[in-house]
Amino acid sequence: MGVRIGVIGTGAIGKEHINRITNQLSGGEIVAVTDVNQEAARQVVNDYSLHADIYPDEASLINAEQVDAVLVTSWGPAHESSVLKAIKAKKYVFCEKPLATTADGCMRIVNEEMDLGKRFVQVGFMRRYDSGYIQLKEAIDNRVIGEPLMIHCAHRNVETEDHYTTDMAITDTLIHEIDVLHWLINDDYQSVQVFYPKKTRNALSHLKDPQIVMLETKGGIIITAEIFVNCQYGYDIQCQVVGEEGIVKLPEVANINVRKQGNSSTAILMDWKHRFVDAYDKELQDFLDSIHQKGEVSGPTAWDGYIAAVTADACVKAQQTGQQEPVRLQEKPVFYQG
Ligand code: NAI
Ligand code: ISE
Repeated sequence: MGVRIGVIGTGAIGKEHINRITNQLSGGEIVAVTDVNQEAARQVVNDYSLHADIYPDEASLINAEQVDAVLVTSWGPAHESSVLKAIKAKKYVFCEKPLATTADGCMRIVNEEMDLGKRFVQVGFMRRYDSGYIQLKEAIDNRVIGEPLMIHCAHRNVETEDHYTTDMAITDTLIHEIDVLHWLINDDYQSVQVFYPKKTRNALSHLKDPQIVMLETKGGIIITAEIFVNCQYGYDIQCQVVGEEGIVKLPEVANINVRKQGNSSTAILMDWKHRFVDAYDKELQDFLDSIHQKGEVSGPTAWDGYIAAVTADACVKAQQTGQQEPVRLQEKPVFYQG
């Protein structure tokens, strides 16, 4: 029998994950859904022809006997409560980023999971499953470019909605770089600083866009990360690691090249939904396979969620002070090592 999954939050990424679990992946089945907007939950059951019950709230879904695992795809501030309730009920959890909106919230989850003595929580940091980032990591680990010295990266979106605020450039957007980069170079962040270049006229008045975040690691690597969320031209993720003997660069998205009427062109993606499709598939398949094979999960951990939250807090503080701000992580528990 497949892992019986209950979904909390049937919005954009909730639907994407429901679709992949139902139609592409193996070993999982959506049996329950809930959303504060009950109509959205009903709609998704209908649209994807799910054999799933609609629950009035997260608690009743989590505690339902038919639910083995919970997919948390609601808004960020709601995640902590769902994750804590789920692991207390000994249900596996796949939680979209952020694990919790505060470092203390992530720590509460970490402590609860450690008390239970096994890994219940996987955080949706899907870039670790992307073949481009995996190739970069292999090259770095195999010393292909010698010692890494610097990383330059960019996270660009076409445009933002009205509710998108300056701090969301960190907590919603840069958070993916925060997670994937320390994993890539096996290093920890030491300090962060934020710079504001000339503002684009395409951003709303309340939003500072673009931004440059500079992160320094304990090993002395300097990272420059550009976040430009109203860049107009496409959804573009760039990463280049500069080492002592050479550089490694994230591959461009494979798209056909068209030569026509005196032009040579390759389309650029316009939406985040299409960029990491394979990685989303792989992270969720890993979640299902790990539950089947090991009885615990194995992807990005609650501790990774904590690292991201502490680093994001330091970046948000740096946005406000303009100063270099320290990243102060607690010592990694043995439970999350290895
Ligand atoms: P959305 O706004 O499209 O959907 C969220 C849904 O959750 C809505 O239907 C809302 O009614 C529901 N909801 C909110 N609070 C709830 C609660 N307490 N209980 C039940 N339902 C609740 O948002 P979207 O874009 O799907 O994002 C959801 C989460 O996924 C966010 O945390 C976001 O950061 C993350 N995300 C991750 C991505 C990735 O690449 N890994 C991409 C997009 C979003
Ligand atoms: C969105 O919330 C995501 O998580 C996407 O992966 C990211 O690239 C985008 O910038 C965010 O808004």
